[in-house]
Amino acid sequence: MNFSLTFYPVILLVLTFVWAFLEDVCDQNDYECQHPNDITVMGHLENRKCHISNILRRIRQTTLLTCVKECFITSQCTAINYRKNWSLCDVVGEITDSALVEEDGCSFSKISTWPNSFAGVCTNHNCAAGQKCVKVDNGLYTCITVYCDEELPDIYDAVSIETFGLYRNLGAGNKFKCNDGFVLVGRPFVICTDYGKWKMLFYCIKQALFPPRDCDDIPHHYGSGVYSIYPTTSAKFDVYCEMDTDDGDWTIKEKQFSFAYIVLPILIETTYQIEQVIQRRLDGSTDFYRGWAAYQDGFGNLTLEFWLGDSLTYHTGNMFSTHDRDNDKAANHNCAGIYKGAWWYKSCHYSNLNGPYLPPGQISSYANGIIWETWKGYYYSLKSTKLMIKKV
Ligand SMILES: [Ca+2]
Repeated sequence: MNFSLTFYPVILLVLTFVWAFLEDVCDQNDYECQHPNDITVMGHLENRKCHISNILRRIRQTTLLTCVKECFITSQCTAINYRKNWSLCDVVGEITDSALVEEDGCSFSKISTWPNSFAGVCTNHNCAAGQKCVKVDNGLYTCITVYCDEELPDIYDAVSIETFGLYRNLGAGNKFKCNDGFVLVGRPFVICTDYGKWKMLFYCIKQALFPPRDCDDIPHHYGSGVYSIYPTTSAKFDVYCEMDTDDGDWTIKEKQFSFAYIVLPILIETTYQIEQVIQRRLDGSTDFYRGWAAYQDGFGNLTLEFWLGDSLTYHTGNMFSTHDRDNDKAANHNCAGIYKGAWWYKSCHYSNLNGPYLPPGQISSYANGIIWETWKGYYYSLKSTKLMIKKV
């Protein structure tokens, strides 16, 4: 009865040998060469066909079989493209007839024609869209994010220059170029960020409007976000442009001013006049008590919380001060140090929007929170602020 114990290892050795032999003859990525009879048994390939849209993932330097496996373990995958000469695998989501086109060197295959044993422990996984299933110890699996769930955002006035079309890999960028008559500002990519959301790194602007001096010059259809502007010919800034008009209580002001953006205090005083002073503080997650260099460069996550300047009547004409650069008019004090902020202090302030983020509401200390004196007085620290300015 010990027969089977010795017999099976022999069979395994033979199989291993045959496999290795074919690998020697055929290119290691060439499954069809290695397994001339297998391919029709295991899955159905439609040669010279490729599905050119809805590519969830693109995997380079991979074999056909790995491509099939990656499809099985990737949520929403229904088919693959495989380009043998490029060793390039597309994991394809929903299929549409119109997107299946002729392409030399490409093979298309519906995943339903393959045995799902390829997926191993990941067979019947329930990973969410944007994820793939990964085997872990003890016969279990886990899900990790591998592509952007959403389709690419609308890209205006530009065309893709990706050789094989757009894809959604996490961390990868799709390359574009602007149409004739437009100039590209930024880097020519739309990237799938590591948290699975798209981010545009560029926009296209009409030649006549380049370089854009402010948010007004930037095409509105791109929506609110961070953009590069050139307030002077030599200065470039990344700023937050507010393109939307519905923002709760600020609707009227938003309409009145249309756009808001961050500029440096020095710049504000020379180039712009500030019409409305509300600067963006949301939740205290950003430290605003910083030195001169930080304020000169700007800081913070532009889309979450950032600082802006102001020119209240009282503060007009005063220089910007930080704790390490006292430009205020108080001869015996350092206003920035006393009120823990950075501002156009005189001696000292009626507003202190870069002051420390305190629990919103009444405060016991004098004037050292986020203060807007003419609205709430010196013993009230604001919850959130947002500064909006416009060109005059
Ligand atoms: Ca002083």
